[in-house]
Amino acid sequence: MHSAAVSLEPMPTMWPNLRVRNTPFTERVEAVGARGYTVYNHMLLPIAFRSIIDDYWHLKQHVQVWDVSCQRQIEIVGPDAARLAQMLTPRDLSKAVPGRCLYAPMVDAAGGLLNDPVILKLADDRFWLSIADLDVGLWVAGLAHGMGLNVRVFEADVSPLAVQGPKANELVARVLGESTHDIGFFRFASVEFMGHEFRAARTGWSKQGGFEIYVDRPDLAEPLWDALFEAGADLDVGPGCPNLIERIEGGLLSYGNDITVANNPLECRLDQFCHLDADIDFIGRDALRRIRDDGPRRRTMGLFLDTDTVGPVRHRWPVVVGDETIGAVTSAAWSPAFGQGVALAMMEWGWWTPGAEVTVETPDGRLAATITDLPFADPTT
Ligand code: THG
Repeated sequence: MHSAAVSLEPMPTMWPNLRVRNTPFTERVEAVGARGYTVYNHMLLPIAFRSIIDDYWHLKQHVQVWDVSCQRQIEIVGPDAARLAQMLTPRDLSKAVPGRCLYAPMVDAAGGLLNDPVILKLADDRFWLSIADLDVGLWVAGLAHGMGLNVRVFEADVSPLAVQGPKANELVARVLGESTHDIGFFRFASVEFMGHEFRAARTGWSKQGGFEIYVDRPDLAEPLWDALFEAGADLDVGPGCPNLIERIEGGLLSYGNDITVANNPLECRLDQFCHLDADIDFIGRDALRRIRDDGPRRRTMGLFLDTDTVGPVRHRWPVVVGDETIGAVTSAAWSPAFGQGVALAMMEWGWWTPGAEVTVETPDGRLAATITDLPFADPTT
């Protein structure tokens, strides 16, 4: 009935070449029938396997293996690594110990968001920035050069493989050992697979729980993929990828969609990751303090859309009341759990009130919409 909710063929086929990089898992991903791709950090990222809706239910009930190699690792290593890492983010890294993962907004001198990586502290002098879709390694290397720092900055050959869903704990323990049960949220530890030590973190771009395995041996990528599928047959393991519906419902922001350099972390509700009064040195502190003191002018909110089909967002959809534009939809999907559309929108000051009724101008016509807080409350649990 709702199969038209999201077309998987909104565009002509994309022609592959060397600028659109394969991953060490691409042959496996194609063999199990990826329905389409997007490009992220110049690399293939699948968008669905059965359909976005079928994948959504499967993710919430079983366990999926995701090729998220496109979450590239920018490595910073050397005597000045900790100083440089801190310059990049308003999040206080000073108390983080090796083995920590930290979700960390990166901003420029005006407070504009350059990225929102997960930072892995590998050692006191070694970090990985697990970056979102912008070439921010250039910014990091440029700063290191301009500041005359004693560090090396480069993209490491590391391809994360995520295992997500309610049965992820069981599957990962079967393949990587019982010690994985002890890895805390946003921590990583060494695990052994085929004689190699991999880092496995309790992170991932879903709210269903699970792990990300940092595959730094491309030759072991397919054996690891195969081992997960063999060990998980009775768990109904399936291929998956970051799910548009699930991540909107969970309020997970997508760089390039919900966040750009025109946004600051306070209006994107990343204030809990901004330690503006900490005794640390980072780029953009004065700008962010000024924004905090003036009060943000916009705010990321959720919207329910009164519709039973939602197409892809290929430009920002205006949110209006009467003649006035009061916000913009940045991501949207049809939610089978709510039986209506769900969206993320950047709303102007004064239009943040949950329950307020507004109109969204989509390419397929005007939709009635209601503002709601994030994350969307899950009606199925
Ligand atoms: N994992 C890894 N790298 C990544 C992502 C990831 N790089 C790209 C992209 N995703 C970066 N963006 C995010 C956004 C949200 C989260 C992680 C990465 C996230 N947020 C949790 C939340 O909002 O509920 C909690 C954050 C916290 O409490 O610290 O997980 O997914 N390796």
